[in-house]
Amino acid sequence: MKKAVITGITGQDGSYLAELLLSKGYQVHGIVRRSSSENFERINHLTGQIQLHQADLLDQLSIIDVFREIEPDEVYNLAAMSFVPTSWKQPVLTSEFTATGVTRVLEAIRLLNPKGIRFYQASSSEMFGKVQAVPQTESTPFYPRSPYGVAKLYGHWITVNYRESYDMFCCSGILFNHESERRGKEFVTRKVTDGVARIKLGMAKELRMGNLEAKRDWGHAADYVRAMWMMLQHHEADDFVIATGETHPVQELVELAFDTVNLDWRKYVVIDPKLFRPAEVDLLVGDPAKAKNVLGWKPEVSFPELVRRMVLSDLARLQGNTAPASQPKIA
Ligand code: NDP
Ligand code: GDR
Repeated sequence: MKKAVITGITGQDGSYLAELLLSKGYQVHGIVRRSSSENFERINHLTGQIQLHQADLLDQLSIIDVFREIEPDEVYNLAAMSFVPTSWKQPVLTSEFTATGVTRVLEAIRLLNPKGIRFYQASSSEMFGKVQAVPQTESTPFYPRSPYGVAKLYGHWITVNYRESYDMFCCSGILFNHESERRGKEFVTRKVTDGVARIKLGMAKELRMGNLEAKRDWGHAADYVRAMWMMLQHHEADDFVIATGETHPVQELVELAFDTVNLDWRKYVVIDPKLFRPAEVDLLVGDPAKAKNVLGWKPEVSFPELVRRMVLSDLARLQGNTAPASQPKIA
């Protein structure tokens, strides 16, 4: 039985990846950081199937200890401070988690079993930032536009560097935006679908938004975690763009979400200048040809289907139609 460690298992991607690996027969271990109140909402349904261990990306020895105990075959490094606006408010913390945190995970692998552990790094289309070519591929030059993007770029290059320096099996997945019913509510898709559901149910009167003109390439997280796993099964470690190849403005997301509940978005959306970013990423659209040709990966959920599913899920949740679950325990 293969053993995998997921950092960031409590996050959106961590929960979908844990489900995927369990379905493939893996023993799944997750790293969680210490908190005064447990935040296991996305993994409660996996109680009894996954094992949780306390460690922190800020603490080198805690990572080494967990890896020594588990002796994993694969490590998926998904933990990060992942919300772009916060990275301007907490730039130093962002670089500690999102940039040098990657080095700490790589160092633990190098120390314990550099040839025996396969490593996945959660890189981001935010590294393209002020885009230098359309669509973006693995060879498009990077130009990050936020402290988050800069930190992710460090994480990307240190992953490439450990592959080249130590011949370690290190992959960097350059993933474009991917969303789901489990997306954090501060990100634009979930903010919109949750807001629309609240308006429909009479629980809110307006939806305050920032820049509606920014364009993103949005897919579903379940499709994207499959790409992570496929990268680590390939015979050669490499970097891959994972995207749908389609781009849509934020306004289209808003329109589709309001359409799902038969409301006119113009009556409810208020533009709030405070929600604009100091530097914006205007246009992202990825070219997933390499992942398609080399790994055989392709996305299955379309953009309209993604938005529809998220709105319907938020409506059901707000109406109380979701089952409570038990809590997984930390080892
Ligand atoms: P989330 O924000 O949902 O999850 C982030 C996870 O990281 C949480 O489990 C969080 O734990 C954990 N974490 C944060 N800091 C630490 C720390 N110091 N030590 C241990 N764990 C920590 O992100 P997503 O699931 O959406 O994304 C997963 C990864 O992929 C992230 O690295 C993100 O930057 C990257 N990415 C995401 C994309 C997307 O569109 N979703 C696209 C490209 C890249 P806690 O619950 O305790 O806060
Ligand atoms: P992003 O995602 O910054 O692309 O990073 P987010 O959903 O936060 O923003 C997407 C775009 O929407 C515009 N926008 C708003 N955004 C938010 N959050 N709230 C608003 O009210 C709002 N109004 C307009 C933003 O300006 C932006 O252009 C996500 C994260 O998951 C990263 O961790 C990941 O690396 C990248 O995707 C790929």
